[in-house]
Amino acid sequence: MTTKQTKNPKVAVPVITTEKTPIAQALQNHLIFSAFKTSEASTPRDWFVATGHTVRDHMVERWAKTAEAYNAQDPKRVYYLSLEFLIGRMLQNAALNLGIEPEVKQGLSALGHKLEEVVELETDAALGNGGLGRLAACFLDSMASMDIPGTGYGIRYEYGMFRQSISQGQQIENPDNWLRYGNLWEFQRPESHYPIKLYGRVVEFPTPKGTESHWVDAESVMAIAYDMPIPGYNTETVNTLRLWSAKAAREFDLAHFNDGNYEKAVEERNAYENISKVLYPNDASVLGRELRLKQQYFFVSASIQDILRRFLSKHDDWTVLPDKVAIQLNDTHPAIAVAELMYQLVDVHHLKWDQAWKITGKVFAYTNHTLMPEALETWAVDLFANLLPRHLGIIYRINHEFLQLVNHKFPGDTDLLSRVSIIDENNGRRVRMAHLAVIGSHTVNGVAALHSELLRTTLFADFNRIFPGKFINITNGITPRRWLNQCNPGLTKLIDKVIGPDFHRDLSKLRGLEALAEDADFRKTFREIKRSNKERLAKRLEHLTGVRLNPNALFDVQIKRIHEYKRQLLNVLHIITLYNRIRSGQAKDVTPRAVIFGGKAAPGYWLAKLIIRLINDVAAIVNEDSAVGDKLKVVYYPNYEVSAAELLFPGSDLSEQISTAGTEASGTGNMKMALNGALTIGTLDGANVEILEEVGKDNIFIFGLTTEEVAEVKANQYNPWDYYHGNAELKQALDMITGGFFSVDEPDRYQAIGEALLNNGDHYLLLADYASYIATQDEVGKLYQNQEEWSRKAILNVARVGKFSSDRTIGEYADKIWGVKRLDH
Ligand code: 26Q
Repeated sequence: MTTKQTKNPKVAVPVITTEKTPIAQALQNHLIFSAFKTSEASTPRDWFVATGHTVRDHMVERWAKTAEAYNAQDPKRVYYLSLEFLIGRMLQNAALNLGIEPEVKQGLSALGHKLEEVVELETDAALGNGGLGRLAACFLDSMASMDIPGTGYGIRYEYGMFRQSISQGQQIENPDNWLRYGNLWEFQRPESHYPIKLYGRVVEFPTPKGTESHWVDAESVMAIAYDMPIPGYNTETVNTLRLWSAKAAREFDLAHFNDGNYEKAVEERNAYENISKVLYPNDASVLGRELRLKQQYFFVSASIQDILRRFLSKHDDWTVLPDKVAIQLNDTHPAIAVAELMYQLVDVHHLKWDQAWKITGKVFAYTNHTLMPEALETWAVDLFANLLPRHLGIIYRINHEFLQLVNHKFPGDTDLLSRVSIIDENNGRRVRMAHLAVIGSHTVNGVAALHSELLRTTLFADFNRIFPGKFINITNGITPRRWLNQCNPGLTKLIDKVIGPDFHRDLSKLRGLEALAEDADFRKTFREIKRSNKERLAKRLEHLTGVRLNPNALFDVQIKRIHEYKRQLLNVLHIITLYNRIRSGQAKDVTPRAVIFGGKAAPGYWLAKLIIRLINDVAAIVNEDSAVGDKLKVVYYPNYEVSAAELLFPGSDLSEQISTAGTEASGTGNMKMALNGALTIGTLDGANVEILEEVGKDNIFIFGLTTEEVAEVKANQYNPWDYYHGNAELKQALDMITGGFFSVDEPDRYQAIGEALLNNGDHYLLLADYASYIATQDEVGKLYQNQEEWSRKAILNVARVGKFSSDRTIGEYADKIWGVKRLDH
């Protein structure tokens, strides 16, 4: 450390020099000035703080320069509006993207610490549920890495996705107090704050130019900005994720305060600040809670005000807005933005309605992430009218003019009008957010080819007739920085060595690996890397659950949210089938398997929680059975989150992507698995279809009914009992579940599962797909015994999934939807 002598010769004051200090020096300085510790008194967490600050310092200058460049060049910018950004940990990703990971590693090691251990001390930023939120995070990484002027807007939840623990086999939810020890990566921007109005009423004023609407008597809450830097990989660009936090507009209601009613005064303040308190943990069914609509409007209004302020600092001609601003709606959650932009333009900035509507329609685009009817957002008109009276009026007018247009195009089709109306009149008057999003956007996209086709032909078939050409596909992707480089350094180094570093910037270059699949030495090295990733995973699993896995076993992994349509139960049926074969001596040379599950159930999704419990009950029986030994093990990885995913994907052999065809919009875990050298067992659903196209049918295990066949089976009065009676192994497995074999202390525990599968119509056709799944799993087991062939196929998977880089995805959004260009600096 540099020191400066003072007059008192005993006191040496450490100084931070402004010269470029080597990283070890910076780490030591930060231990003192940021963690405020001497190295003798330091804890591991202090080293995390010192390392975080050291890496952060390398971003400041680039961050400021990026902002300056955007300001000077005034390019068209894209704003990604999302209620969720599932970022995970930042430290290693930032070091990697900034290109200083080796130096940080060295610096720490010179001081007696390991980067791998230091990064483990960071709490995940879990501001999302699953796929949709993680996609937003991958997109931020790709936009920054491609020098695209992109900003994320969302909510700074004080509590993110709940933390899951498993107690006696059951999911327990614990609060995720992720900000407890501070957040190194955020910067409060008190100067960026906006008032957000709620409630109140609308009064109409006649003026010479027509009626003006005024939103009056509204309550007000403040949105305060917190910025997080998003460093691009191998570029100077550092973009911004701006998250809004709610703050009461006034400290207390002074009237209550002066009356001595302190509690009441604080209560009101809390009610406002609750808006950004917690992420809603349900990812597939929507409940019409007022607080959720408040969250949506709160962050949308703050973001639109911020976007318009930035625009107005450079322009005074509103018609230019669509040349400078593209806003992407991540599902319908921020769809109220369509009405908010109209409100801002018409009521606040006094544009004429028609002009404002023309502009609005050129600014927005909407991404749909689901076809599931229970996940389509609608709001009761009464609730809406109470919270956002002016916006409901705006929506009525948008709807009125839209229905006129439809009636003009398709005269007299009143059924059509009622089907496409923003207001659903059949279920007690509700606002359909997807319709608002479609009508207010110039482009709507699905997230995989099959999904987009289903949008055009089913959910949005009417709209596709009304607005031909509006509906397009952009297949999802994942960032290779986190999902290869960072999580699988062994494989990354190997690829670097054999094909050079070009794939880091263009993942399609992985095709260069294809030829090496035929090289026995390469296959051996590839297997050694997989093996060491499996050992690392097994070690963690043993630490977390006490279950010891044999790394020679086939690691068969299903990690994703727990949902009936994703069919974790089908996987369980396979496990029980294997178990029965082993017990009855029919599986002498069966391939040893370790089946690993991970994922959270929405706290109110009772059946999903029961599925978790069943998996753990089955695990308890199977793992303890001495007749089974290493042949079959079942484990539940508790609290599946981004940092856990980084360990699980590289350690997987088999990727379970087994949703009923037509239900999973895309899936992105399927891509992460293949990129890390797992083979897929999957249905022709979501992006699996495109993975099949890329890797070839010999390198993937496809089973089950197709989307068309699913529709056909359902149309022909599907009867699950026929399958039950027609397949002895299936019957036996189901009988064991419902008969209490896995819940001896409570034999009826799994009745509801029997009900869902047999008496309630088996909505997701598990029984119809069972035989095909089992037969395909048998093939998987057989292939695994031929390690040369298995690794040949695994290598071909890695080589051929370059398409699924989110850089490719973002390139398509930039060209086909946003019309934004890469910035040069
Ligand atoms: C809506 C209203 C109220 C409360 C919660 C919600 C809500 C929150 C999150 C509804 C849905 C979600 C998340 C959906 C999601 O993650 N969808 C997934 O998106 C991925 C990225 O496109 C796809 O790969 C997956 O197939 C899709 O399931």
